[in-house]
Amino acid sequence: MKLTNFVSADAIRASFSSAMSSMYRTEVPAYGTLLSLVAKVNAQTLAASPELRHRLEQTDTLDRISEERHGAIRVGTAAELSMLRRAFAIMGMYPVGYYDLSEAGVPVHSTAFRPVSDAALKVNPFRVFTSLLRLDLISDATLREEARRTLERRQIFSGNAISLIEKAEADGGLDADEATQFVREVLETFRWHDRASVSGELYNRLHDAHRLVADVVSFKGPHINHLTPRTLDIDAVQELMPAHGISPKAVIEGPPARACPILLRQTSFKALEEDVSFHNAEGQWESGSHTARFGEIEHRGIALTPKGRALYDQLLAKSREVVRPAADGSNADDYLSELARVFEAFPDDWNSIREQGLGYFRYSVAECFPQNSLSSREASNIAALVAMGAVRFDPIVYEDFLPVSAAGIFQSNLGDDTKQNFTASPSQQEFESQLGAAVLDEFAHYESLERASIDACLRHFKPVALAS
Ligand code: OOG
Ligand code: NI
Repeated sequence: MKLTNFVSADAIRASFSSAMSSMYRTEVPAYGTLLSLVAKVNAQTLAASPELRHRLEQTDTLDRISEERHGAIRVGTAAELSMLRRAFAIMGMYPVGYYDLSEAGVPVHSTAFRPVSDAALKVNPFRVFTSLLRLDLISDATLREEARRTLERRQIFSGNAISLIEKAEADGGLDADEATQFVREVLETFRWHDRASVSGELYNRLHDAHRLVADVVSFKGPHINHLTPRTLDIDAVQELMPAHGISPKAVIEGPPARACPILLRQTSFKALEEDVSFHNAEGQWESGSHTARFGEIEHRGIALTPKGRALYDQLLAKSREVVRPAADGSNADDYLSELARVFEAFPDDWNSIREQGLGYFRYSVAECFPQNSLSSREASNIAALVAMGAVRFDPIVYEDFLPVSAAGIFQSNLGDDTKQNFTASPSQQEFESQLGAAVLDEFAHYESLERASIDACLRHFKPVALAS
C-alpha cells in the first residue's frame, strides 16, 4: 500500500498567504511601508497595555499578530469563480456569505473564501474577498458583448495549476512537493500584468462604463488588488499614514471606536496610479495608466446576531442620512462625530450586548468555581450559571465582511468621482450556481459556535444538575 503524507490544508494556506504577501510587497512597495507602520503601532499598543498583551497571549499567536488577514480579487466569469472555489478548497478556504454590491454602485457580487473552524482560523486566518463582475449591469449591449468575449478568451490558471487542483481532488490531498508547486502555480493567477490584454480604445470605453469593469476585463488575470493586516489601533495607523508618505482614504469604514468593538472597522491607503501599456491598431504598445491596487488594515470586534446587525445597519444608515462622508475628506470630522453620536444607542458593555441578544458569545466553564455551591436547577440553566460566575463568556470575533464598508473601500479605490447607480439586484441563487456551491450562512455559523459552547458547559455541570 502506498503511504501518502499529505500536507494539511491549513499549512498550504499559510504558505500561500506568505507567498502572496512577499509578491505584493515587491509589486507595491507602499504596501511594505504600510506593513512596517502596522507592526510598529501594534508593538507600541502592546507595550502600552500589558492587559491587552496578556489577553492576546492567551488567545492569539502574538508573534504573527501583524500578518495578513485578508486580500481581495475580482473575476470576470463563472468558470473563473468556480475554479477558484476548487483551488481555495485545497487551502481549507470555503465560501462564506453573499454580498450584493450593486446597491452601493459597484457592479459585482461577492463572497469571502475563508477558513471556517476556530482551529483553522488560528493556524492561519487568511481569507480572500472575491467578487464576480456583473456584466448584466453594463447597459451598452455592444460593450457588454465585447467585454464578454474578451473574458471568454482568457485563461487565468496555468495548466499546472489546473492539473494540481484535479490531482488534489482525486487523491484527497497534496504531498510536500506538490503543495510547493501548487502554491507557486496558483500564485501566478494573482500576479500583476502591466501589459493590458485590450486596446487603449476598448479600455477607455470599459472605463467609462465603470472603472471596475475596466479593471476586471482589461488584464490577463485577476491581480490581487489589496492585502490587509490586522491592526491593534486603527485610529493611530489612519492618523500616521500621511507622515509615512501614504495617503489614507477619507474615513475609517464601519462602526465608530468603542470600548466593546463590534463587527469590523477598516481603512486603506488610496490606490496608486500605475503605468500600464495597451496595444494599438498597428500592434504597437502605447503607454497609459491604471489605478487599482492599494493596502488596507482591519480591526475586528464581536459578531452580531441578526438583531444586533439590524441595529448596526439602522444606526449606520441614520448617521449617513445626516452626513454622507465625502471622498475628499472635507466633512470627515462631521461624519465621525455624527457616527459616534448615533452609535450611543448601541450598548457598549459586553453583558448588555449579551443580555439584549445583540452579539454572539463563547461560553466556558470558569476555573476554580466551587461546584458544590450550585443547586441542580442552577446547574442546568446557562443564565443562572453565568449569574453565579460558574460560566464566563467571551465575544466571538466577526470573521466576515460588511457590504456598506466594502462598497466604501471599492469606491475610494476606483477614483472618487465614480459614484454610479445600479438597481439593487441581489442574486444569490445565480451567484451560487456560478460558483458551483452554496455559500455558508454566517449567522447560522456563529449561532452554532455559540450553541456548541453552551452545550459543552451544560455537559460539564450535568452531574451536579442530576444530583439531588
Ligand atoms: C474588495 C473590497 C472589499 C473589504 O475589505 O471589505 C474588501 C475589492 O476592492 O475588490 O476587501
Ligand atoms: Ni479588504
